[in-house]
Amino acid sequence: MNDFLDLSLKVKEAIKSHMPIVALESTIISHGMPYPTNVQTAKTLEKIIEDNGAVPATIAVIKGRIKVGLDDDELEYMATKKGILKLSRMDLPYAVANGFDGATTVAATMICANMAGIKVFATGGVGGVHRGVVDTFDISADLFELSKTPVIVVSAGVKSILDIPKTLEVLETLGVTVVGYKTDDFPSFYSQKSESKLYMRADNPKAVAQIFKAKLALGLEGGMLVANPIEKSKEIPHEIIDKAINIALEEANRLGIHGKDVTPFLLAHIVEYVPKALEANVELAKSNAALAAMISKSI
Ligand code: PSU
Ligand code: MN
Repeated sequence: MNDFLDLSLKVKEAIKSHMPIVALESTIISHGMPYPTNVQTAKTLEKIIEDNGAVPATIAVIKGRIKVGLDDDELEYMATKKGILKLSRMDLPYAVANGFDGATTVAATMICANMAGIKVFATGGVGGVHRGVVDTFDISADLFELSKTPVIVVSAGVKSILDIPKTLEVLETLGVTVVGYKTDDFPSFYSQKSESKLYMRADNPKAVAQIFKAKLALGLEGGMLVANPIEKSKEIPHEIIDKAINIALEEANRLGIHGKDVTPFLLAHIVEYVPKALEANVELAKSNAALAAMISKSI
């Protein structure tokens, strides 16, 4: 525990009574989805985790305090307030020291979850190696966090705004255990598959938990990435999403968007071109929340 950490009452009680807890990130709320879908989704994900027998803990930095567990007013604040920073590992001390508001990415959420002793975290997609990395060096800090911090991240893979094969190569180099949930294919967020295969799979929540427990028992640092594909009926056809991604990438290039602004820019533009993409994003996040809750009960 540190001086900057505030656990909600619900989370404190859950820790005290050894209840399973699932962390949720806030970048998806502040920078990943438009209002009011963002706050509705945040509440729905919390409800799904509760319905599956675990306690939800959405994580954000509000006025320099690391909040683990947000109430409805705080969720609304993160969904509507202008000028909320996007916090990855590098930004956390800056936001905390200055009393700023910030939404936590996958990397920062893993760090804060771990501070609170939370082992499982549900999100939509993680960051990765960007297309054009050879020129930009743009590789998400999420990948490095997965190699450092002992939290299971349940995702629907990564969006094909990224270079998926290179993302998997970096995860391999960093020694991150990437497990397909009931699949041998690495999912590409809007689709059940990508062109990349996985080496490891688990077919139930307990099997996921066992791999993580073995990792801890072996003294291996770092977390684990669970790739849980979107439901077949919710998939968005490749032709449609690829076109939108290419337009968004061209637009980002043209406007010289770089650094941490790239991912939110691309996400917003894809949804602008393919409104159904937002619905798919909500659905896969719901499925990840349910799976994360089930895994948390086996930890
Ligand atoms: N990918 C998505 N939706 C998201 C993000 C990524 O499909 O909301 C967010 C997550 O918070 C992730 C972050 O951790 O973007 C990665 O940002 P960057 O590429 O700047 O590391
Ligand atoms: Mn980046």
